[in-house]
Amino acid sequence: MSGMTGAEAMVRMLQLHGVKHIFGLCGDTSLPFYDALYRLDHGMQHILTRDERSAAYMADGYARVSGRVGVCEGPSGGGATYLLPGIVEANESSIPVLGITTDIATTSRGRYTLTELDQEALYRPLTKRSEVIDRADRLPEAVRRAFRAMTTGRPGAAHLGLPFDVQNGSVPQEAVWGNSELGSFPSSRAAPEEGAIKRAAAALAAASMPIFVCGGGVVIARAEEELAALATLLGAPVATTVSGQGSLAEDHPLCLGVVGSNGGTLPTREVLSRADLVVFIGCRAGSVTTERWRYPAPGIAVIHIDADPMVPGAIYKTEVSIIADAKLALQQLLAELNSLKKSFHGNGKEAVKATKEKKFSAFRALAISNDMPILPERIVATLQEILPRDATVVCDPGTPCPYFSAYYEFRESGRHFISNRAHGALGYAMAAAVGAHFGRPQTKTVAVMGDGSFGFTAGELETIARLRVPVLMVVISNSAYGWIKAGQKTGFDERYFSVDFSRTDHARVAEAFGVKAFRVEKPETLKAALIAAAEHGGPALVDIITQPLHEARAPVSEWVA
Ligand SMILES: Cc1ncc(C[n+]2csc(CCOP(=O)(O)OP(=O)(O)O)c2C)c(N)n1
Repeated sequence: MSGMTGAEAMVRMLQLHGVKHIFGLCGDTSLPFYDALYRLDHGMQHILTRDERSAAYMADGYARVSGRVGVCEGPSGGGATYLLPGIVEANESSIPVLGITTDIATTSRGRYTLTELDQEALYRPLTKRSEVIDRADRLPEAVRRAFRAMTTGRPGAAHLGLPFDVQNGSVPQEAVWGNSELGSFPSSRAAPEEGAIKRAAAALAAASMPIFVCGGGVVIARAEEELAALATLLGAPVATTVSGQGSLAEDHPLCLGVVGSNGGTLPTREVLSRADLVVFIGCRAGSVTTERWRYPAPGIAVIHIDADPMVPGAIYKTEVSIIADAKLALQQLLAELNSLKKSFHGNGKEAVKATKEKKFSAFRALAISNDMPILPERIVATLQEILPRDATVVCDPGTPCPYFSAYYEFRESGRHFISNRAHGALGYAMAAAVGAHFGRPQTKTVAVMGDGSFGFTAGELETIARLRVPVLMVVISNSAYGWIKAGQKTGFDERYFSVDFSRTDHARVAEAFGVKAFRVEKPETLKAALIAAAEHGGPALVDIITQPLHEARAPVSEWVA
């Protein structure tokens, strides 16, 4: 019986599931796996990173823009614990990321072997599926299970542990088969129940001002067209969460933009308050979106569409719950409403127009300010002016997320904005932007980070320089953990405690890694520097001395989410 080693089978199984990129970092327990990657002809590119956290964030960014499973890997012990933050973020954000960790041999367990830890238990509560593969001959089926778990139902992350002896063990050839369709998500779609669609259509037909509130689920399901058609039929405004940006092009006359405490504004909240029916789609109605469950007000009529049966009804009482893939649910709702042969006269367009005028007139006044340090509004407006309309912008928490959510208009539907909204760990954007570039190399990718975030992730500049990844990096430099300082200002009488740090010259740091860099202090030089950096063929960084967040007029209604 012909066969191959466990390590070789792992490579083949990834290949069979359509994997093209693997982000990761080497380790002693990974030596057989790396050797198989070296020896076999598989067509996959391995991107060597400088931190496993970055590898997982890269896989996450890659998956979000490409619709394919992102794959990352790291060794036992520290590799497994460092890979974890990115796996958790992806899982909570319903993004399929496979984390492969190599492990000590099964025969070395319980003997205080260096790097030993219970990887399966570590990852179990944080993934859809975690499995340390104990027998080489069972490796292919474990990989198939992981891909199926990640790309069906509510998508999410999976973990596979690969012990050293299992990598060297033997796998029968005939066990090595896979389904490349499981490499993309959603790989299968759950259809809605007919009765639920009929009830939802009747509620929509009876409402005088329905509003859609879309989370990340619309873009994940690639239901943007169906959403646009349904909103247009009803004349209903479409609001999004931060993760839901791209559900509808933001210059669409029905797109209200982001609502909630991070990127929402008083005018957008006001439209939400006027609605008599809220349709949540692929949205968990969490603390940020609902400003701690106050907007929409509890008691309002709700239709909730979600692939995860646990989401509808978890917080808001629902009139109708539709447990289904968003694309299928919206298609069927549209068909049902069309069959009613009724004309709808929603005034969503007028509401959206008036709201945007209010919101953007305040913004524009600040965006042209020549104040120093440079205002965040000016940075957003300048990037909006110079970037191509299909650019992908990845934002860290702190100043970047609320400002880009509120004021940058993503004019193409689909995934053009990425932020790590599940756990909001600092230091996500630079790595996720690298992954997004590999996932969609034809569009410009931009990472916007605070200087706090930069400190978490600076080592990855080496990866970016080595591979000449043409990302544009923007550092909002304010020498503070600004978001927390703003919280101390508003909630704790300006008792600033342990939130300030010294100014780093981020441009010089970037240059030391071989990255083209610019430092901007004066507003009048901002545009030229951003253009030069964006048009530079390789990686570039612009360090901008920016107004501290606690002094800014940030579109944030709650500093404690
Ligand atoms: C890993 C991690 N630790 C702590 C926090 C809490 N936190 C949220 S925002 C923030 C400050 C962000 O500072 P910076 O990146 O400099 O951006 P700024 O707010 O100054 O724009 C901190 C510490 C976090 N989000 N992630």
